[in-house]
Amino acid sequence: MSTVLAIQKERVEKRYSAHIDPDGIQRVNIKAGSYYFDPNYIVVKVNTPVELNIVKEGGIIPHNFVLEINGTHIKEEIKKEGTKISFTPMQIGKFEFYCDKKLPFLPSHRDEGMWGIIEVVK
Ligand SMILES: [Cu+2]
Repeated sequence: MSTVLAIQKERVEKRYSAHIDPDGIQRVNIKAGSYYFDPNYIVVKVNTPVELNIVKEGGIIPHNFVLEINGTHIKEEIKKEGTKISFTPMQIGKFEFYCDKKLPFLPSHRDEGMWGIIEVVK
């Protein structure tokens, strides 16, 4: 067994289904901390704009948000005051997002549980 597997923590799914605001945007607030995203399973509608507002929970450990969707690689630092990420999902499916931070000799934040799924539905 690898060290990384041995220290992986049990991860609780926190699901959120986005609703569409009157202006047609699906807004989702996400908390990011060591080492989680909350919610970590987000359901959105296809062909409808999505705006994620990701806020960093206390602490000095830096985190980021990585997502590959629509053939585009999104990678943004998460700021304390919030980081907004906008895109319009164009195909249904499940897309993983995660934090790719990692210190030498330590497991990555992703391996510590800092990842989630965006499920795009019809
Ligand atoms: Cu992180």
